[in-house]
Amino acid sequence: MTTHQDNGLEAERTATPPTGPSSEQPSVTEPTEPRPPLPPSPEQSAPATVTPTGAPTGADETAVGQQGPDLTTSLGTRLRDTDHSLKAGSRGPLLLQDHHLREKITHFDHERIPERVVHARGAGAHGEFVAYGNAAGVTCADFLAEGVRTPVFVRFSTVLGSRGSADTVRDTRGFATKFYTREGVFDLVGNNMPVFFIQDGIKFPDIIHAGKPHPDREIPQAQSAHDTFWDFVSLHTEAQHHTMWNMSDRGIPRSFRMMEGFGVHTFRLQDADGSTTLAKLHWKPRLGVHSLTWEEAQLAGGVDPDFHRRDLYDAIESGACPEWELGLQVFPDTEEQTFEGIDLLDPTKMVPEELAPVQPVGRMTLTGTPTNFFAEVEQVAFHVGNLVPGIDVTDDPLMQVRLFSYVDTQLTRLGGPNFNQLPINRSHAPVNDMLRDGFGQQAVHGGIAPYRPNSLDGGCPFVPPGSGGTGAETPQVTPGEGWFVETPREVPASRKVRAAPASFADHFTQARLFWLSMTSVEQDHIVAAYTFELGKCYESAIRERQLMALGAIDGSLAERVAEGLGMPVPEPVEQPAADVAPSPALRQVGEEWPVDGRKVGILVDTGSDLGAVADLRDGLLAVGVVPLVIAPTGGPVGDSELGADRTYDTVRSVEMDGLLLANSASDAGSSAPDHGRSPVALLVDEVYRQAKPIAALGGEEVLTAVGVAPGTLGTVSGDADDLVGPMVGLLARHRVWDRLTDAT
Ligand code: HDE
Repeated sequence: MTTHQDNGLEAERTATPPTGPSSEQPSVTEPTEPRPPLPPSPEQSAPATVTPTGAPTGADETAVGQQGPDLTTSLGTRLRDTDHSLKAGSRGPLLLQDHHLREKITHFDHERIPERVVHARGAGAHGEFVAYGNAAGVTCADFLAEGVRTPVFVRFSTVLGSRGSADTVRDTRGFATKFYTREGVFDLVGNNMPVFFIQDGIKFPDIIHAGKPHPDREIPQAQSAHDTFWDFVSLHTEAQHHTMWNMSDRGIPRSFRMMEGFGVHTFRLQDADGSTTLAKLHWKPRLGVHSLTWEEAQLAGGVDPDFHRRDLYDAIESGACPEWELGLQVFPDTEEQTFEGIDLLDPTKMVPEELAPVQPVGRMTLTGTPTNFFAEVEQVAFHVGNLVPGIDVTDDPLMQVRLFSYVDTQLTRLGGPNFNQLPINRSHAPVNDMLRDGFGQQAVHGGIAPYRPNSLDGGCPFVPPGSGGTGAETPQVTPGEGWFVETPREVPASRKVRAAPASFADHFTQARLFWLSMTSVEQDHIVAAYTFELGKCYESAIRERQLMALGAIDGSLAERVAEGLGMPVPEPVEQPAADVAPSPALRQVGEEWPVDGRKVGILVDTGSDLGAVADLRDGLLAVGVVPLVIAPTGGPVGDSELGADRTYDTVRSVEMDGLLLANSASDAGSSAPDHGRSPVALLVDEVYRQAKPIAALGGEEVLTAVGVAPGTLGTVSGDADDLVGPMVGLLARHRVWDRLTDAT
C-alpha cells in the first residue's frame, strides 16, 4: 500500500491494490485473477422479436449481468477506483461531477421494488416437466403430449408475511409453476390447499386486510392468530373450510418438497376435436405430504427463519431433486358444471379423490437453484391468464377476478407493462406481438405497422384466415393446430346481478368432511391450532362467534376448543350435516414414503466409537439420508476424519427428522451455561416430543442415560449394522405417530 501524510493528520489511500502477505499465510486480500463471466442460463435468452422480413432486430441476444473481468460503469467504461469519492482534497467536500458516485448511489437507492401485496415471501427453483401423454384424450395442450419435455420455474410462498418473515408460520403456501412450453407460457398459479377462503374475488381485499397485521401497530407479522383474521372468518362463514385446512397440519408443511399443489379452480380443457372437459389440476409430491409439529414450526421460526428455503436448495444441491406428478381430476362438461352435487365453480369446494381419482399426466423435477434470487424469484410474474391452446378458464368468480389482478399488480411491482420481457418471464416460444414501447422496453421492434390489418409490413403478424373483420366469421382453425381458441360455451341470457348462486350457500359440509377424514392425532393438532389461535384473540365475542361456526362443523370439535379456551359452548350457527362420507385420501398419516434428503442427527463426543459412527454416516448417505454429525465443538471429531456439521450449542431438534445417539455420555460438551439441563438433554427431549425416531449405538442403557425409557415407541438400539435399516423404516412413516397419540 502506498501512503503519504496529509497535513500530518491522516493517510491518503490510493487505488493501488494492496500487496498481499507472504504465500505461506492464508490470503486476506482480494483475488486478482479475473473470473470468467458466468454463462447465461437458457432462460436468459432474449425474446425472439420478428421483423416483417424475418431479419434480426439488432437486439442484444443475451441478458448476462457480468460480461467482462473488469469493473465498469453501467455503460461499459472501465473504472480504476470504486472506493473513494471524488473530493476537493482528501479531507474536503465531494464534487457533484463524480458521475460514478452518483450512478452507484442512485442505483442503490432504487434497488428495492414493492414486495408482492400477498405471497411476498417465497423461494423458487428451475426444473423440467415431462408429460406421460395420457392427457391427450382430453386436451390438445402440446406440453402434455407424450414425452414432451418443458422447462419450468416454480415459486413457493407464504401468503401473509412480508418478504423477510419466517418460512414456517401457519399459513397457506403458494405453489406457482411457469411452464415455458413450445406454444407459449402456461402458468399454474396454485396453493397447497385445494380450496379458498372466498367464492368471489371481489372479497379478496377483505380477507387479506383481515389477515395482514393490524393497521395501527403493524402486528402480528405473518400470523393468522389475531382478532381481525378471526373476526372476518367467523362472520364470513364461507371461509370456514379453508380455515380448517390452515388449522390442520397442512398449514405448517415440513418442506416445500412435501406439499401437494392445487390449481383450486376448475379449468376447461379442450381436445383437438373441439370436445371439452372440466378438470382440476393437482401436484402430488413423490415424498408424500408431511408437516412440522407446531412446536417445530415455532422453533424454526426463531432458529432458522429460512427453514423451507434452505431445505429446498440443500435438497437440490445434494442431488435429492424434488419431484411431483401433475394429476387431473376430470369431470364431464355439463350445463350445470357440477359433479356428484358439488358445484365445480365454487372454489370453497373440493372433489374428494374417492369420487374422482387424480390421474397422473406428467412428472416435474426441480433441478436448479436460482442464479440470482432477485432476477428470478422476485421478478417472476405469474398470471392466471397465461394459458396455452387446450387449457381455458371457467366462470368461477374467483378465477375471473384473478384474470384481472395478476397483470395489474405487476404494473406497479415491476414498474411498467414490459415485465414479460424480463429474462425469467420470457416465452421460449417465438414472440410476435403488437405491444410497443412503455417503461423498460427491451425489444427493438422492426417494421412500421404494429397494427392489423396492415399492408405496409406485408400483413405481418399473421392470424388464421377468417379472423378479424367484423368478427362475424369463425377463424378457420381447429384446436389442435396450436392457436389459442377460447372454448365455445353458451352464456345463458340473464340479468346483471350482484349475487351468488344458491349452490354456493353451503359453507360447512366440506369443512366437516375434512374434520371427519382426519386420524385422531391429526384431529388433536387441529383442536390445538384453533385453541392457540383463538386464545390469541383479545375479543371474547370473536372467540364465541368462531365457536358457533365450529359447532356447525362438528359438536365435539367445538367442545374441545371451547374447553381449551375455558369458555362455554355456544349454540352452533346451524346444525352439522348428518351424512358426510370421509375422504381417507386427505390423511397424512399411515403410509410409507421415500426418505430422500431426510436428515438424521448423529450425536458424538470424543469418547464415541468413531469407526462405527463413520459406518453409520456412510450407511445413511447410501440410502439418500443426510447425516448431521453433532459434536461438542466444531472441527474434526477427535483424531478421526469425521467433521462436525453442528455443535451441541448450535444444533436444534427441528433440523433433523431422526436422532442417532452415538455419544459415550462421558463428555458434557457445551460451552453455554446449562443450569442443570444439558443441551443433549434438551435435544433428546424435543426429538422425543416431536415423535421422531431415536436410535442408540450400543445397548438400551444409552437411551436410559438420556432419559428415554426402554421400549419407547420408535426407538431402536444395537450395533451400527442394526440401526440404519430400522431408522429408515421409521423415517419413511415421517413420525412415530403412536408416540404422539400415547402422549395425549
Ligand atoms: Fe393470488 N395473487 N389472488 N391466489 N396468488 C397474487 O400476484 C389474487 C388466489 C397465488 O409466486 C398477486 O404477482 C386475487 C388463489 C399465488 O409470484 C396478486 C385473488 C390462489 C401467488 C394476487 C387471488 C392464489 C399469488 C400478488 C382472488 C390459489 C404468488 C403478486 C380473486 C389458487 C405468485 C402477484 C408468485 C399472487 C391476486 C386468489 C395463488 C395480487 C385478486 C385462489 C401462488 O395479483
